[in-house]
Amino acid sequence: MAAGENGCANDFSKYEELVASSLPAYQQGIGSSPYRKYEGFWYPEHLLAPTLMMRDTFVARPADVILATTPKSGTTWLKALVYCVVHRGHHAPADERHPLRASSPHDVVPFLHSIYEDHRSASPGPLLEGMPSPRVLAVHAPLTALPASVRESGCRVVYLCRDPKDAFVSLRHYLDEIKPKGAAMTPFAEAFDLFCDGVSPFGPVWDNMAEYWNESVARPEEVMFLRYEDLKEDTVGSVRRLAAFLGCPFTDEEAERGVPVAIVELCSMDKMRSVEANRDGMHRDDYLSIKNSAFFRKGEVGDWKVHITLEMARRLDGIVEEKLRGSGFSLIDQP
Ligand code: PPS
Repeated sequence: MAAGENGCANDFSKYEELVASSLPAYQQGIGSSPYRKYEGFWYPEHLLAPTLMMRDTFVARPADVILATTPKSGTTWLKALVYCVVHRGHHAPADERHPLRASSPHDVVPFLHSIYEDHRSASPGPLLEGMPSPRVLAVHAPLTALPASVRESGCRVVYLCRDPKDAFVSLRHYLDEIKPKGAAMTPFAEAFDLFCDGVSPFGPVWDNMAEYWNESVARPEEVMFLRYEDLKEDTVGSVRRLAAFLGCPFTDEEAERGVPVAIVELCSMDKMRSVEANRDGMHRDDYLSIKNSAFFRKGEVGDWKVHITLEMARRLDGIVEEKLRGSGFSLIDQP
């Protein structure tokens, strides 16, 4: 299915028809809304058509930075950090008028699937083409659902994943928080079973991770693979590595002035949470109502211990280990 560059206004319905007509569905996924399976991955139903249209029409530029994550892996944090790194030339982190002191990270680094969803009745082309380079854009899509131009352009891709146990717990809290009024959540144990069966947004998580991991091994100059746990352990070091990977390493003079540390502080959980837009603002308020505050909960490694049993943890670890065997990377925070 081909469409115009960045998509035309009336293309969206073709993708909606495809989604509605032929794909396996779960009426209630691990939260309260339906999922569809497409080419081996499960999508929240409302995000599949926009993702497919993005895959077929988005034209990446060599200077683009694409942030790819499985949901609840620290996307919001990564968006903030990368935005600060890339734009530090005209927005110093200490600047009182820095955009992240007034806006959500999701506003300064939009999801591509959200742009396509929001422009279902008008072409997303002008918006995307009008964005100055370097564009920093985010996806949850698996690598195989990225537009071919991402690879062909040689643009940078930063992938962030997280221990699936913590990601599952975070996701359940989030889905509970954003569920439509009166909607019932899939019971916790059932939702965990679904997650273990791979039925999670843009999952199975292990397949989403494995695709990007393999790509980062094959194209290390263009695809960087990060873990939330490593970002937590050494945030300043990770930010330095990010800057180098993105082709804008910190100079000695910047390091002396404490720029990397200032970026980490600006993007810290406490700082982000205190920003009015993140405290009181809305991420979206249409048929879904999502507060910006829903993206900031605890931000801890190992919070799963409070919410799932050791037996459940071992089960999920076993599945992930088995699925990733031989891939050369490890995610497991052993119980
Ligand atoms: S989403 O919906 O996919 O964009 O959500 P995502 O941002 O990936 O995940 C939300 C979790 O990330 C935590 N978070 C942070 N951790 C550390 N530092 C900062 N600044 C930060 N901002 C958000 C957030 O609290 C969610 O994790 P949990 O475990 O639920 O606290």
